Amino acid sequence: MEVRSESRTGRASTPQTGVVADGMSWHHAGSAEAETAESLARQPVALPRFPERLSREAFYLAAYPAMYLSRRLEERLLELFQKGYVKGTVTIGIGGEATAIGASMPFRPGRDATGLLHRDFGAHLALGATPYELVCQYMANADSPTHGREGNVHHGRAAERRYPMMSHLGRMLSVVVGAVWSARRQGEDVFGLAPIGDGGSSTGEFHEAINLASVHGVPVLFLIENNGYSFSVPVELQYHCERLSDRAIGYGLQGRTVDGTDPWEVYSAVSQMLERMKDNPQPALLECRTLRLHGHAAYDKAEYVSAEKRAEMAARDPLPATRAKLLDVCGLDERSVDDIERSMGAVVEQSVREAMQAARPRVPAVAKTARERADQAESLTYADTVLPTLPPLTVDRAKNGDAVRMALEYLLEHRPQSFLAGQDVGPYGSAFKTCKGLFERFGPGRVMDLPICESAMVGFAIGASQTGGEPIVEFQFADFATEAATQIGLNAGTWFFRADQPAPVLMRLPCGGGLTMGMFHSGEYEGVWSCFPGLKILYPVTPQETFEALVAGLIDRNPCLVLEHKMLYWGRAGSIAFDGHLEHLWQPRRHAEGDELTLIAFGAMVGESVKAAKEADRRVDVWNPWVVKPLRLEPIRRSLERTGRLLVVHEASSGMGMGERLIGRICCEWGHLLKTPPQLIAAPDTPVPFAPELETAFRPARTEITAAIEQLTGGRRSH
Ligand SMILES: Cc1ncc(C[n+]2csc(CCOP(=O)(O)OP(=O)(O)O)c2C)c(N)n1
Ligand SMILES: [Mg+2]
Repeated sequence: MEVRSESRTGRASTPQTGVVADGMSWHHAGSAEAETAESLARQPVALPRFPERLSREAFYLAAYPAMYLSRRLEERLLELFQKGYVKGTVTIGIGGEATAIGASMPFRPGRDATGLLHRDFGAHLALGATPYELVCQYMANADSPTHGREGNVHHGRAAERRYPMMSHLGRMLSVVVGAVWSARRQGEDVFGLAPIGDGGSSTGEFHEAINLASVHGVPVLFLIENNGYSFSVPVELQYHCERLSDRAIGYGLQGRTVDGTDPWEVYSAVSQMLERMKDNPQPALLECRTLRLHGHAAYDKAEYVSAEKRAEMAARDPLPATRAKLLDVCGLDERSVDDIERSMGAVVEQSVREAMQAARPRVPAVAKTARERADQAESLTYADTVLPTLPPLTVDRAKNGDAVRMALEYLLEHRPQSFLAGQDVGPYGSAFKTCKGLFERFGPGRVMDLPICESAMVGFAIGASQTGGEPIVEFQFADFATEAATQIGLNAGTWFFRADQPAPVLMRLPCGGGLTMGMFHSGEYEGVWSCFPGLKILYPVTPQETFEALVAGLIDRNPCLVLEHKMLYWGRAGSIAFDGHLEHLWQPRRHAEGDELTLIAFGAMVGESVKAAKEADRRVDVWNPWVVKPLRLEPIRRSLERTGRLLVVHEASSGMGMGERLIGRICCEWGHLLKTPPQLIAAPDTPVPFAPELETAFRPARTEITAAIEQLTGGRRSH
């Protein structure tokens, strides 16, 4: 282990006194300084929580040490940044401590859910992060909550319901809403704290999340930390209303604006709002007019802030003002306050010292082959799933659409934490009628119609998955999932990698063309989604495969997309025989057997390919990969060993589909097995056109597949 020591540049000397946590705050004890600072560096700040409400005196005594610690720790981190020990973008909460700590203090760590943002350093401290772990996070070492995998300011502890932020502003709000909703559904008395900046309040997801929380009565406190700037952009260019809390009325909520530099005012407002929420579970909107006394981040000198404005802001600095309260309101003398500050300084130094000696993150061995690279990526990005044995189910005849309904019914029945959410999935039974009767049987708590908010819907599902929920979300059309690209690809997909806790969310995407629905209702996007690490994707074709995909997708501990081809919903019927075992499911499915050609097809092209092989009268091994991500190609390799020829067929365009990647991977790994160059039949790289004749010309035709089969297997044969 590398042990580093910092070359010091005039920092305060070793502190003279120690500190202890006494159940209310950390304060001076005047003994055994080194040992106490050592233990406090690794202890969360102990504070009284809701419903306990502190008197003004007790509040300042509790809040000031935390505010001071936050300030000094951040100053120290800036120094470490300048010396090169801290990398990345260090955004600084200095000036915002009164809001960060005043607002978070009443919340109960480990119980209430939050998604703290880049400016909420003090709130991390107040909600359970230890000073040591924060320094580790900024130094990106092995002991950091993200194990050095994600940027300094993007962190938390998912297991303690302090969900690590993703960078994209606005996206954590719905995660908090979902976490609170799901925990309360299980009878837990839980609130949410969802902070956002003045800049972040302009995002679409801000609206989606508050609206969703309001419609479903989820008691989340939306905290707007209005510090006057979004990076360099002043609030005049961010919004045009007088107070951001005025927006509350549009959601039917209570809204309030307070002075965010006064921690007592913030604390009192939050405590009152929580009391109201306790009796009447509804979200609330609190705007705190706070400060940012530095540039946006370490590199920003904030030249866009005038000298006059700087002076005005410095005069409102909450730290000296709160310090003065210890003297005026609490009756402490200067020496006692100095002692508190010295004690906090000792904790800062101890935390830095220990973090300097912490191990660097373990770097995985360099993978040498495509196979090794794929295996390594899987082990890093996917959570393991312990597979249960489920009740068996047999159905003689069902169409694909029936199989969807039966799988959902089966899951809702046997997995009590599961719930279905989407647009029109309630009494209407979903746009394609695949959810018919579920609302009547399971009720609005398990089958939920949501407002149109695809992005917040996925954020909500991610949050629900963190508090024990097993969400199934339906996109009305696969095309609308692009609305949630950030939440699916970047939030859900990266969650396990950076949060140390899986985000099992099942997403259903009715996809594909052939129904004359135009370019925004006909897309297949499996190749697009497969680009995002951490996602799993299943694409079933038969009723049996469909049933299995939905069950396997829900049980799996990772975010999983199931593609359902719309044209297959109400086509051919088949039987379903599910034996309750899941081990053998994650494999490609063979639809026809042969030794002349290996043909991999997707969705509706599987059936077309089987028919084309018959028409060509060739022995074609036709496969549906079923698992689009992570690809399971071993059975395909065995097939190629026999055939030596490869054809891939999908109705997605070459850009949206998997073919090029699939062929590339096969060529890299098993190119030596191929006797002829592989071929791809895909739709042209254009949007899906509307008119029937245009769409027919766009989608691969069976004759095209037949011709390719013939060509790959040695030309036309005369009979
Ligand atoms: C969706 C999105 N766009 C842009 C950014 C880049 N960015 C990071 S912080 C920031 C300013 C945010 O301002 P505000 O919400 O007021 O929070 P503050 O930094 O002032 O605390 C910007 C533009 C981002 N993180 N997310
Ligand atoms: Mg701001």
